[in-house]
This record gives sequence, structure tokens and C-alpha cells, in this order.
Amino acid sequence: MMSDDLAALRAETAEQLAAAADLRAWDAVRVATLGKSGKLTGLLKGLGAVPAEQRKERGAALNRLKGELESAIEARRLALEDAALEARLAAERLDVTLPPRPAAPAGEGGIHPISRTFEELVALFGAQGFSVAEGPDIESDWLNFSALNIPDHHPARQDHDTFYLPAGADGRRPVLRTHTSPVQARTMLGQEPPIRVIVPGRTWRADHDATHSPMFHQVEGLVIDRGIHLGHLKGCLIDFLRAFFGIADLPVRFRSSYFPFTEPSMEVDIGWNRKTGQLGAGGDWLEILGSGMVHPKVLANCGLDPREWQGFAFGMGIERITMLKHGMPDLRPFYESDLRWLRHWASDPLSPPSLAEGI
Ligand code: 2U9
Repeated sequence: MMSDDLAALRAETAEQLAAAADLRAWDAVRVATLGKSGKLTGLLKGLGAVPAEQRKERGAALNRLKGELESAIEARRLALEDAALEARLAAERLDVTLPPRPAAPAGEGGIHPISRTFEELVALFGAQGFSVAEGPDIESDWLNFSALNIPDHHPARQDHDTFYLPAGADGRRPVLRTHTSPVQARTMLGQEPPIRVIVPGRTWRADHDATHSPMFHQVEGLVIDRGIHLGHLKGCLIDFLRAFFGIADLPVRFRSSYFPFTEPSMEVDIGWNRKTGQLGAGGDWLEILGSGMVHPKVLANCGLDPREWQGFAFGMGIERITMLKHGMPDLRPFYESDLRWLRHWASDPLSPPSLAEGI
């Protein structure tokens, strides 16, 4: 049986906890009960003075009460934290369906150039019948590498400067995706062809200098159907490049290359003038993207019979095509949130890309 003073402490603490309306008041109750000079601590310290024949029973009752009070105090903390979060969410509620203010001061709320390129890619590939697919930043190494014909110990794994995370229950270490390709693998595994998707998104590689950022953006594309061939790949990419750079006769060159996930593989160059940096017919070639016919092993890894289904894929860096399109000299300001740079390069949110007006 609990003696009267312990029952009183239990009731008193419960009352004080119920009255504690915020975390500050809660902490005062915690300290006054369990702290160094707290009431329960005082009772525990007094145990030595209790007559020996009552000490065992009194000690057990005190320990039970200690457990009860600790639980009650912790439960009140969780309830107060929940209530504080609810209050904050209610106070900070934002109606994202509200239209922007047309009279906003110039430069307020512009579209970041990366977002603008995303929007342009969606408009241009959307017109060719592509939809957008998305996936997580953290992937298994199977989806990021093995499914794409990059087995364990393949040199391409080292080339990717991969960020590895701590091992999961299966002993394998998840990765921050080094390209958006695992999303295409997920798409093939999750839906029947025909497939026509672009995958814009963040990618991660442990590389940092004037032309590389550990986080950057890619857009990749995938088309899967019966009878798909190189002609489809070339037509799709030539149309895209001419529309994206706004140059109707932009020279485009396909150059043989190697990627583990495509066969044959081709890098794609566009014409430019190396001296002036001007895109178009200038006598020089500039590499702009990679592409190829999806490797039969990749189709099979993703559950498709390569005798029935063929496809092409491509990939490019969003920062790179954005810099080339606008003549931006440096990669780093993309991520620095410098308002002067943002005001200079931002686009008007009320003028999204329009195919009719030209991208
Ligand atoms: C699947 C099958 C095939 C995606 C491809 C490239 C070529 C490529 C790089 C260009 C510059 C990435 O940003 S970058 O470093 N990408 O050259 N990517 S073909 O091929 C795939 C992807 C997924 C299932």
C-alpha cells in the first residue's frame, strides 16, 4: 500500500502537470519533482532514515511512484509538444491556391533558372507525348547500379563518386542516387509499356569544384515500345535541342560512345563558336547530352523481354544546359541564394513557358 505522503505527491504532481500550459511550465514541474532538489528526490534521499523494518517496503513504493511520475511527466511533454506543433501549423497556415499579387515589387517571387528549365523541359517533352516520373533521392545500390548493368566492382561505380549511407537490415548500403536512372528502372518495373517519360530531379556525387556541385540536377528520358529504333532517338533529340535553344537550324551531331546501360550509345554535340560562346553554326562542336538504345540486359533486369520491347534513353545536366542557353559563366551561384543573382536571372512567374511563343 502506498503511504499517504506518496499518494499526495502523486495527486499533486498530476494536478500540476495538468495545469502546465506550456513546455516552460512543464519543465518547472519536472525539476520540482525529479530534479536534484525535487520532492521525489528528497523522499528517496530520506530513505536511509526510515526504520530498517519499513525500509524495503518504502523503497519499493518509492520506486513504483518514480516510474509512474516519470511516465506521467513524459506523456505530458509529448502532449504539449503535439499541441505546440498543431498551434504552429494553424498559425503558419498558407493558402497556396491564392494567386500571386500582380503588383508585387519588381524581383519579388521570381522563378529560379533551374525551375524554369524544368518547366521548359516539361513543356517541350510534353508536346512529344512524354509525362514526368519522379522517385526518391535515397535508392538501393541495386536500382542505382545493378539494374542498369553496372554490377559490383564495375569501374563506373567508382566514376560516380557515390555518397553511401549506413547499411540497412539487408547489410547493403543505400546510396544518394548518382543519376535519375533508377526512376526509369522503377517505371519499367511498375507499369506496362508503351512508356514515354522524362525524369527531372536532384542527383548527388561527392565532387565539388568550379564546375561540379555535390548536388546537381539531371533530366533523363526513356521511351519503350515495339519497334523503337535509332531514328526515333535522333528525331526526338534533334527536335528537342532546336526548340530548347530556339535555333531552328542548330547543327546536331551524334558521336559513338559507351554507357553500361545503353547499346549502342551516343554522345550528342551541338554547333557553336568556341571563341564567342555563341550557339549555332560556328564550326565547333559542344557536347550537350548522352543517349542510346536501352541495353537488352537492362530491359530484362526491369522485367521486359528484349525480343518484344525496345527503347531509347538519354540524359543531360540541367545546370549545364541552363548555363549554355543563357550564357551563364559560373555554376556556384545556382545554390548561393544571392538576391542580386536571383533577381537578375529569375523569370516572371506569370509568364510560364509557352510553345506558341517559343521556349
Ligand atoms: C534506364 C536505361 C537507360 C540514361 C542515359 C545518359 C545516356 C547520359 C549523362 C549526361 C550528362 C548524365 O548529367 S550527366 O552527367 N547521362 O549520358 N543517360 S543514356 O539511360 C538509361 C537510364 C535508365 C533504365
